[in-house]
Parts: sequence; C-alpha cells; structure tokens
Amino acid sequence: NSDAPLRPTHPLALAPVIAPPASVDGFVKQFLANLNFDQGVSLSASDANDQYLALAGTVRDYLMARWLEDQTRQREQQAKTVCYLSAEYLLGKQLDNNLLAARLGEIATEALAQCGISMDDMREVEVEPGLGNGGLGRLAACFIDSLATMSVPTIGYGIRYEYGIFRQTFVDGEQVEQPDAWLQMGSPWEFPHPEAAQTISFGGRTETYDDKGVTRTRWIPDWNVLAVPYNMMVPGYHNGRVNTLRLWRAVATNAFDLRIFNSGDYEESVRAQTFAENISKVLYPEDSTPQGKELRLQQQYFFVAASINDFLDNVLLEGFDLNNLPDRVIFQLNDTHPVIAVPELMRVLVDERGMEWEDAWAITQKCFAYTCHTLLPEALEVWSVDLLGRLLPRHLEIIYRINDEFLDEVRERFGDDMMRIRNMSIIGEHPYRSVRMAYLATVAGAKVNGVAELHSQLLRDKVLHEFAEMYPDKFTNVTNGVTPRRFIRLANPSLASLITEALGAGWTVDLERLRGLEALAEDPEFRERFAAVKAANKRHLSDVLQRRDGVTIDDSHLLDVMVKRLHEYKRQTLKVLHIVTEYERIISGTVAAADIQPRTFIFGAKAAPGYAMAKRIIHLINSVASVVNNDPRVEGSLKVVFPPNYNVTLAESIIPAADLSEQISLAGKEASGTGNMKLALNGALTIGTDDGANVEIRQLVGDDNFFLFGMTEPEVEALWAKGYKPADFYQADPQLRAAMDLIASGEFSGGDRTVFEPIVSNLLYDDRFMVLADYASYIEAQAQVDLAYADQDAWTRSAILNIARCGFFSSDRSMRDYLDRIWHARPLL
Ligand code: GPQ
Repeated sequence: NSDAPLRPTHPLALAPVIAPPASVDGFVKQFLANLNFDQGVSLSASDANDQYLALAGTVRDYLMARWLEDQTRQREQQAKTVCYLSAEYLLGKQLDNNLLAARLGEIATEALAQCGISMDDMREVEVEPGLGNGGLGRLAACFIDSLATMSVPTIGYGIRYEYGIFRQTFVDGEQVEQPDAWLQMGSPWEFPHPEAAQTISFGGRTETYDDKGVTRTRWIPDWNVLAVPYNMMVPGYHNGRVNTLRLWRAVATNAFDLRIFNSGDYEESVRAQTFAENISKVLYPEDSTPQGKELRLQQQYFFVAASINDFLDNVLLEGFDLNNLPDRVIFQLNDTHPVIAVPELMRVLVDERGMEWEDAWAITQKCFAYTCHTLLPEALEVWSVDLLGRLLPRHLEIIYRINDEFLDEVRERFGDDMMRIRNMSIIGEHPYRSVRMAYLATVAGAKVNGVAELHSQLLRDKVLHEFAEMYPDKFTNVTNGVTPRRFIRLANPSLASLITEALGAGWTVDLERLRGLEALAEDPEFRERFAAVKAANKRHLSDVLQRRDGVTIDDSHLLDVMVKRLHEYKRQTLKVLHIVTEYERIISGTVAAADIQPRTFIFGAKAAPGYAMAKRIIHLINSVASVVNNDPRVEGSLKVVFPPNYNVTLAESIIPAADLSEQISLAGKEASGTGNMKLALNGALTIGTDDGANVEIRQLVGDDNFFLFGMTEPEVEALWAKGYKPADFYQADPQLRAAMDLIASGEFSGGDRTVFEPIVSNLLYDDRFMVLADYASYIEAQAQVDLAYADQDAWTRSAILNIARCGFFSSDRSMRDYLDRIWHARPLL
C-alpha cells in the first residue's frame, strides 16, 4: 500500500546523523565540496569571500551532527530549559570561536594551506554581527557561550536585525554614522526556518464573549506580521554540545498586493511589506537610555511573542500540562526590553488556553526572572498607556488587572498609604499615564537581580527599595562575568599558551585555576615571559591599527585604555582633563617632557546618534588628539589614539595590549562594567572608582594592585545633599583651572571658543556626574600610576596577580550563580 512509510535501506540512513571525518583530508574534501556545490565556484575562480563562506559552511558541517544530536537529546529529556530573552546579542566574529569549540583550528588551518589559502585572510573577510549596543548585548553573548560550555539546555531568543549597531566614522573629528549592512556578503552561520514562522498580531480591540456560561475575553487585532526564526549554533567549548540562538526576522504576511502592482502603483503595492519588515530592520543605537518609540515597542512585542509561542507550540511536547510549565522553563528577562512577555504569557494561558486567571498568574510568576542593568532613573523604560493600549489593547488590560491585584496586596500589607501606592504602582501618572516596565518585571518575576554586589545593594536600598521591603526574598545578586574562551584564549593566544604551560589546559573552563599564577608572579623568569607577551600584544595592536587606520603605537609607552560606550556618567571627560593636564604641564614648562612616563591613550567609544553631548565629547577627544599628536613639544611623550568603530573585533586586539584600564564612572552609576573584567584578566591594572564590579575587582586583587580614587557612593550622596557647586572646585585648583581654560581658549578648536563651550559650561555649572569633584583625586592616582610603572618588574608582578585573582569573573561562574539562585535548572547528562 502506497501510504506505508518507506523504510531506509542504506546503512548511512540508519545513523542518527553524519559528520565529516576530523582530518585534514576530510576537511579539504568538505571545504571543496562546499566551494563547488554551495558557492558554485571552482577553487581557482574563487575569491576570498567565496572561500570564507565555504569555510564557514565546512565548520558548520562539523558542528551539525552535535547540534542535531543535542536537539534530539533535549527533546527526549524534556529538562528545564533556560530561555534567555534579550533584544541584543553582541556576538563578535564566529569563525575562530567555532573552530576553537570544535577543536578544528589546526586541521582547518592546514587544510586551507593545502588549498593555498591563509586563515588570516579568512579572518579579515568575516564581518561581525553587531546585534547589540554595548555591555548588555555582549553579556548576553558571553552567557550563551557559558551555558553551552556547561551543557545547560538553553535557547537564546532575540531579533535578527537587518542592520546592527551603526558603523562609526569620523569626519573632521565628528562622529558620522553609516548603516551596518552585515548581511550583504552572505551570512553563513544562520539557518532560516520559514516553515516555523509565528504570526504576531498588533492593534485592534478586545471583546468579551460567553463560553458555556463563562465570560471570557478575546483580542481582535487588526494587523499582523510573520516572525521567521533564524537559528544559529552556539557550540560549547570542547564538550560536543551545541545550543541554539533563535533570532526572529519580521516578514509581511502578504508579500505584496498583485492587484495594486498590476494597476501600476508599485509603491503602494509593497507598502504593507515595507511596513512589516521595518520591525526587524535596525537595532536602536541607544545605550542606557530607552527611546520611547513606537517601532521599538513593536520590536519588543514582536520578538517575545514569537519566542513564548515558539516555546509553547514547538519546544514543549504535544499535550504538555501547562500547570507544570515552571518545571520546564525559565524566561530570563534581560533588562526591561522583553518585559511585555509577562502579559503575553498571561494572555496565552488565560485567553487561548482557557486557564483561570489565578492559576495562570501563579505559573507566570514562577516562569520569569528579571535582571536589571542600570541605576540611572532616566534609563528605566516606561511606555505610555496611550501607545501601549493602541498597539496591544489586551496586554494593557492584563497589566491593569495585575496592577489592581498587586496594589490590593500592598494595601493589605502596609495599609492605605497613598504615597506608597503611588510610588509602587505599575502605572505611573506623571508626566503622563504610563506603564513602568521595571515595576511590572519586579512584580511578575520570581527573582530580581542586579549585576554586581554594589548595584544589587543599591537596587534594594534605593531604586526598588519599596519592592525589596515587600518581597525581601525576591532580590538577589549575580555579578557579571565574561567568557575566557573569547577574551583570553582567542584574543590573547600568547598569554593563553603561557598559562596552559604553567597550569595545564583546564583553566579555560575552570577559571579559578588562575590562582595558580600567584606563585609564578614571584618568579622572575615567568615575569619576563609575561612582559614579553604584553610587548608582543602591543606590537600586534600597532599592526592592526596601522592596517585599519594608518596609526601606530609605541610598545615602550604605557598603554592607557578607555573603551566603552560614550556616556556622561562614564566620564570620558575626566580622562580628557587628565590628558589636557599632562599636555599643559609640558607646554607651560611645569615639567620637562623627558621627565614624564611616556603614555599612549587609547579610546574606543560610540555615541548614540541623538545624544548631542556625547557626540561633542567625541569631537573634543579627536580634537585634543590631533593637537597633541602634532605638537613636537610632546612627541614621544604623549599620544592619543581614537580608532573609529570600536567593536568586539577591535576589543580583541586592544584589551590584550593594555597596561592600564580606565574604570572611572561616578560611584553609584555604573551597574557593573564588564570591560573592567576583560582588561584585568588580560593583565591590565585598573584605575577606578568604587563603582560597579570595580569594588569586587579591588577586593580580589588587593589595594596594592589597583589604583582607587574618587568619592564613594555615600560621599557622592552627601555632596549632593550639601549642594554641589562644581565652579568651587575649578576656582580652588590651579591645575584644573589651567586644563579647563586651555579647552575654553579654543586651543583644540583652531581658536574657536564656541565649539567646546557647552562641555566647559556643563562641567562648571551643572556637572551631574561630578567630574570636577573627583578631578584632584584622579590626577593624584594617575601620578601613582606613573610611579608604579617606573618599576617595570613590580608592575608586571601586579599584572600577573590581577590575572591570578580574577578567575571569579568568568561568565561560567555567573551561570552557576544564576542556576543556583534563580533558574534551578541543571546541565544535561
Ligand atoms: N547596560 Cl540599562 C547596557 O549596556 N545597556 C543598557 O541599556 C543598560 C545597561 C550595561 C551597564 O551599563 C553595565 O554597567 C553592565 O556591565 C552591562 O549592562 C551588563 O550588565
């Protein structure tokens, strides 16, 4: 009978999955097959991009068997799955990472060589997917790497932006943004699955109806889009596991209207398509300042609705009892961007799956946990009730009901305290009625965590103190971490070899083993070898910058590094004031150029395109650079380098070369920082305030190996309370006055005093982030840096101790903390 399924007869068809042989020969064959059959070119006719795409395809082929096996294993075991919901994943390049995970590095390099291709050329061709802004997005990428390495069943859910973070260029020292067309030359690491698309609805209204005597609500939306999943492999390091990153692309439900097209109105015929596809068109380039844009709310709902429904429809087995959902999944909310997932899960459970409200709410409260990444009040996302109600009317109703019941609970607990009710309400009334997404996440989440000890403390004591009073057990801390695979093993291969030689290879997955370097810090020969690695990394950075931007750096200089998004609270202006101070001291004759420790200052920073002050500060840095670098009086003593378009790839060259790590935010403003961890783990000493994870870094490395300066958070508060007048600091400190006056004089702007006047007057008369108050202390700490660096051998010892004592900052440890304190999930067998 023709309906009977065909039984496989070929032996290969009986194997679960197939993988090419892990040999140079096997690799060559697979590579050439990809080049011929997938790229459609012969080796002799291929260009570097063809070769790169075929190479990526080959690496994929090796990982494929493990990926498919893991999918089967995860389906069979039905273990609790971590669903990480994040609007950003700042992945960095994939080729080296995946070669390393699959232990294919040497085989692939040799195989390519046999085909006359250099691996370095392939690395150059790859474009990094910049699907995130900064720390928050890079953290998500480190976390999924660690979860795969720890065999934890995980799905990373996010958005496949067609354009990632803008490419930064400088024109006359000012930032100009170019679109990041990262998909243009092909994207070999992703697998689209149009057959698994989800339909995502928007707008319309709600209505009640009678369902066998029960009144129920339904949502009648008025437009929808398709969410098409693009899967990427997330290979674990040397453990044969491959998890999935599933990014959603928006596609129109009806491609275009043929009737209108045929009538000749081509623009109108594709209007719906353009409209729908705009949803995943571009990453919002704001960092720590959400812009209340309608399209952004569309993006947020789009990706979380697709993710939740994907999990319920496709990951759960048919007939799964949703009462057991908390045993099967935890949805981790990476900041407030995905928080609209809370009412979405409620809507699905109540309206679509017919669950009672109380039961659905009990389940929902166990399925979500929320990570907050900020302390800046202006960075807490709110959506106007007006917009939310127009775009997602049913979700707004659900939020109102959650809030009503929550406020009843508040009254029950604390009495009819109007002030408290107003403060804690999920709905804010001023300046307009709005939904406070952080409060919704806090009420709905099983746990709320900050990202460093100090940050979590300040969340409990300040930002969310009334919630912490009500739910003390909800609040916890998980200090951030970074993946040692990408940021030590791959970025700093010479250091990695040195460590492996000394301690064995286990440190890559057990970073506390770096403790073993403490003893070696006392060994002069080891110190010498470490110093040689640092010098080689500086020369490598110099080569990279020479090729990229036509600038070089001198490996005899102290390399002073400040790389992070441009933000006033991070205080790049304080760094500029230090540079200008050093410059002024030399040109005024206060010190002889020959008497100072030669330094190269390197900046990397993008400013949000709409953040005028941040862009002006970029202009100032570039202007100071161009004057300092062209003044023969300071030649050989001071150099300022600001390569454009700082990204993960450039970070991987800068961080291993750094001597000094600038972590100089105003205390109480930086939630954690993660660049601070990467730099310390690569043997840079930190100059920093008592802020974010700096606090924990200093505790671990010890005061002798850290340059602390500035006010503490309580001192900052006290100064505010007393009344902060920055101009008083200016008046009282001649050195500060000289530096500020030099900027105000037009020295760095061709005599034009207007260009940087807004920066100067902001510092003098407003200075929200107390740059002037911390200036003297910073300059003093920098003098200590110079003194310390003069003793190269002692400096090297401190650098090694920094590495030895920072194993805590592995994202593997962060993942263990999330698993123990929040997720209660387990590695797969
Ligand atoms: N962070 Cl709220 C971002 O990168 N973007 C954001 O929108 C917010 C926070 C950062 C934060 O500033 C750093 O201190 C953290 O180290 C990082 O998130 C990861 O937690």
